[in-house]
Formats: sequence, C-alpha cells, structure tokens
Amino acid sequence: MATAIASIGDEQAEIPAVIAPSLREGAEFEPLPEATLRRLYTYMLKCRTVEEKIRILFKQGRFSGNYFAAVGQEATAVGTTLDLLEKDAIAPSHRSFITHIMKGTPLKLLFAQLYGRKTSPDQGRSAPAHCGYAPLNIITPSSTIAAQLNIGTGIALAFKMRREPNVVIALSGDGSTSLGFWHEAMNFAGVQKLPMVFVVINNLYAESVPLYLQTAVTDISLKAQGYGIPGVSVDGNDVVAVYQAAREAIDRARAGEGATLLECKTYRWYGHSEIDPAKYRTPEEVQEWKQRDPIVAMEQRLEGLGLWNEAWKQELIAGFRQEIEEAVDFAEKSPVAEAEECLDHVYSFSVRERELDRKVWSPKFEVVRR
Ligand SMILES: Cc1ncc(C[n+]2csc(CCOP(=O)(O)OP(=O)(O)O)c2C)c(N)n1
Ligand SMILES: [Mg+2]
Repeated sequence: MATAIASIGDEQAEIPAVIAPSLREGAEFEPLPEATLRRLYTYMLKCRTVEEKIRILFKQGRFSGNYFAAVGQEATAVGTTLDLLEKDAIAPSHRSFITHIMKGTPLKLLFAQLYGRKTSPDQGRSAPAHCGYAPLNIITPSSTIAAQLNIGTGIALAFKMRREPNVVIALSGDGSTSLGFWHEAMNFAGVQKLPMVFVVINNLYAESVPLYLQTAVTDISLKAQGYGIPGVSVDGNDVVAVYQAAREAIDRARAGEGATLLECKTYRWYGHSEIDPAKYRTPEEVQEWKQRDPIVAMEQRLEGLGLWNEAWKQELIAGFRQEIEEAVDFAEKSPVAEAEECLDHVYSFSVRERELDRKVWSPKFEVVRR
C-alpha cells in the first residue's frame, strides 16, 4: 500500500504504510478441528448477512437512529468470542453489535432493539446498536467511546474477587485508544491481573480520522507494555489467526495469569455509520481492502480442505434469511414503549416522587416513535 503525506497545520511528514506486519506472523499453532473452522466461517457469514439486512432496513426508513456496521471486520468479533462460556462477559463497542449473535442473544430481540420496541433488551430506551443482554452477561456499549472498558474492568474484578473462572472480552476501536478511559482500564487490569482480553479492532479510522493522526505507533499492541501486560497484533482479516491468538489470551485470563491486549488490524467497508459517505477514503483503498474479504479468504481455506462449496454457502444464507425475516416481523409487530415508562428503572426518583412527576409531566410528554 502506498505511503501518504500526513499534514497537521503547516507540518508535513512522511507516514508509514498502513499495514504493519503482524507480530504473530510465523507463530506456530496446532491445526484447528474441522468443526471449529466451519463454525468460524458460518458465524462470519451469519454476521454479514444480518448486518447487510440491517443496512437495507435503515436505508428503507424501516427504523431510525443510526447503525455502525462491522462489515469487513467480521473475523475480529467472531474469532475473539466463538468459544466464550455462558458466564463470560462481553463489553462491546458501538461497532460490536454482532458479538450478540456470537453469544446467543436471540435475533428477534436484537431487531426489536433496532426498531426501539418495548420487547427489546432495554425496552426501547437506547440507540439501535446500543444494547446489552443481561442474561448472557453482555453489557451495553458506552456512547462515550472506550468507557465500556471500565465497566468491563469492574466486572473482571468481581469475577476475580468471587473466584469465578470467567473472563471479560472488552472491545474497542483504534480511536478509543486515545481516550483516558482506555488507559485507566488497561492500567487497572494490569495492576490487578484481571481476567480480561482487551480487543482493539484497528480499522485504521476513527470516524474520518486516520490512524496516523490518532497515534504515533503503527502497532497499538505496543501500548500494552506501558501496563505490564502482553500485547499481540494479528491480521484481523484472518479469522483463524484471530481465533488462535484470542484463545491463547482467554486461556491465560481463565488461568489467573491476567489480561492481554489483542490488536486486530482490519478495515470497515462502509462509512462510520449509515449516514457517512466516507469521502475521506479513496475508492482504491476501499477496493484493496475488499479484496482481502475475511469471508472469501476463509472460503478459499475451507475449499482447499474440501470443507466448502457454493451450495453449502447458499443453504446457510437461506437459513439466516429465514431467521432474519422472522426477527424483522417480530420487531415490526412489537409495541413501542410508552413515554411514561421512561421514568422506570432510573436511580434518581423514589417510587412516590416518580408517581408525582408523572402527574406533573405526563401531559407534556411528546412521544417520538421510531
Ligand atoms: C468521548 C467521545 N468522543 C467522541 C465520540 C464520537 N465518536 C463516536 S464513535 C467515534 C469513533 C471511534 O473510533 P474507533 O474507536 O476507531 O472505533 P470505530 O468507529 O472505528 O469502530 C467517535 C469519535 C464519542 N462517542 N465519545
Ligand atoms: Mg476505528
């Protein structure tokens, strides 16, 4: 990939090529069982099928708000969460909606969330891509980027204090690593040897800001050194590499050996969100990364092992589409939350005060229906 010229103010400097070599290149791992390879592929395909449908629904105006697609980055979410146990926790970023699919949050609840319906995990309260799912220990992504890591750190501390052998997968983006929260979480996890894996999904941009204007290092994993934990960089478009590195980090965490920073280098195919045309990137750059599609790469790998053919892929997609249609139908038929209910589950009012408030404020509520 060609080098570019960075410019901040009057200064111009040559910046390094965006793809740094993976620190794990040449690392030796046991070959994965066929079933694991197939599952990695199947989940990536499911995540993409779901997100491409979500993008269509948004463009059709079937739900509003916004959505942050991880299309092109599927290997990162899939490879790091495939083997999680029920009690393990996920602290997702705004772009990690698909980790719900991995952990098993029912698709119909996820679509109810997109549509802001009462049947969604947060009963129609927050943004379309911002929901947790308490039964599976998935916390709500923070709108303040990186802050989900601090909540995740607290959960990891609780696991450790209770001597429960669970781990926390905490996901953030490259831009998030410039936030104080990110460093506080890493520092605390390092000091306390918490059972965590910090997954940094480095897609080279934070909204329109390219990596080289965000940080002076090309391998974000190097930042782990400042906190006394191992840092690893992998090709985030190689789901097997991501899975192997994540499994090693998860095993360390579960064994009480502390946290790891796992950087996955990848690329988002579309804009920051569905309302971003992403004109700050060249078509050539996007095209180059699309040619490194993690799903196609896995298809080629599986085909070489005699484990993939087009008919199987189409069969899988047909099954996913059926499940998605049922989820969309459930969401569209679900009721929206009542305006008065927005005062439920808040800390600041006693029940009596809340009742009083309802009397005073209810007539003034405007119900905005998505
Ligand atoms: C503290 C804070 N600053 C800015 C924003 C606005 N914002 C939301 S997402 C985002 C980009 C995050 O980039 P990155 O961490 O690389 O994640 P990506 O979107 O690439 O997955 C920004 C700047 C915010 N939500 N919170
Ligand atoms: Mg980013």
